[in-house]
Amino acid sequence: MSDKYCQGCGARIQSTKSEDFGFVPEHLQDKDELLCQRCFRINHYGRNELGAIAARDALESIQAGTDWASGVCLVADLLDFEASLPAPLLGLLRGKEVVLAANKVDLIPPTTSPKELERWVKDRLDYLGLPITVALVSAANGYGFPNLAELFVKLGQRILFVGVTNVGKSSVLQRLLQMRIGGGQRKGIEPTISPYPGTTVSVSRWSCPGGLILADSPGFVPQGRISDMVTPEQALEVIPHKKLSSHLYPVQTGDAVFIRGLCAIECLASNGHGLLLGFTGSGVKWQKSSSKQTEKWLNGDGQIKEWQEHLVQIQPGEDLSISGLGWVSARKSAYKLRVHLPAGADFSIRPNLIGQKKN
Ligand SMILES: Nc1nc2c(ncn2[C@@H]2O[C@H](COP(=O)(O)OP(=O)(O)OP(=O)(O)O)[C@@H](O)[C@H]2O)c(=O)[nH]1
Ligand SMILES: [Mg+2]
Repeated sequence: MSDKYCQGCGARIQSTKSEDFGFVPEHLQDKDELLCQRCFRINHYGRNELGAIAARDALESIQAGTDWASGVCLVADLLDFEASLPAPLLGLLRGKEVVLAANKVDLIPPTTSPKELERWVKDRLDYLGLPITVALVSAANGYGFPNLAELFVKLGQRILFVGVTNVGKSSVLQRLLQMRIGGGQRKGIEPTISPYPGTTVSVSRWSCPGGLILADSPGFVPQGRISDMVTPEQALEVIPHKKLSSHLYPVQTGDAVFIRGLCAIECLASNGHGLLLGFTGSGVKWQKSSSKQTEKWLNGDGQIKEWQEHLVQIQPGEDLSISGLGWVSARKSAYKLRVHLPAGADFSIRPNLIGQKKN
């Protein structure tokens, strides 16, 4: 083991195991900044053959990173907001100055204005008892970054980017480096980004000329996200990357909507002709059928072996948000639902994210 680290993912550099984190052949190790073989392959071929870093190792790195940091930029995924704020991760940030970057705003349809979105995020944080300053951002198109950079003033000179896996921590950091935060152009190796959760392996730092140091950290692995219970290929379909897709169904008692092999939502009662709107990544296929078909749809591809049933009531203008999958929004009618989810999957009821809001 050397005392050098991969600038892309933070892994400790080694030259003995080519199929492990941090591999760089010895004859290539004399540069100031190094990029490991795994990061090279992710960047050039989009392949992450080694998979994700272990949850326990990630946690240790985040802990060490927060001890070092003067302030924290907590990155959350607007499309999976509740799953982005797990209590054990928030516990690690206690006593730190925190700014929340609510990322992936580009995936929210333009019919919901940024102002409405910001109100929604602030209301959710109030509801969750989290008094944190917020900036809505998109690392994909640069939205909100000047505002985010201004908020950093209160975080001090050592800023750590923290969040659950795949929310876009490395992408947000990359944008900031590209906009020359802290003065001066930074050439050289940027944080490694990939659509697979668990890309960043350890804390990796970037020193800016003005004394500011930005540090990436591995993603905290939350419990209860469906995207973590399926194969990496299926996770890619479930997690919205380029587009959020929506599916609108008139749903009455006895109807059910399904995502084959991932969830079933049976309507036990509705008060009239209501609608259910499902929001997920565009790779997910929804179907409407009758409650009688539930078994068949759940056991569609046999990946999920154990199911759990939940009785849920939602009012018009509320979402049933399912961690690591998406959400279902009720319109025009209240619904009593029987929801079948993979055992251990988390869900919550919240005011609707998209569309007209109740005042
Ligand atoms: N549409 C969209 N995708 C984004 C945005 N930010 C990040 N992504 C995508 O989200 C995926 C994860 O991004 P990363 O920056 O690697 O996420 P991370 O939080 O560093 O992930 P880990 O290191 O695995 O914890 C990649 O496919 C990014 O391209 C955004 O603002 N909009
Ligand atoms: Mg990362």
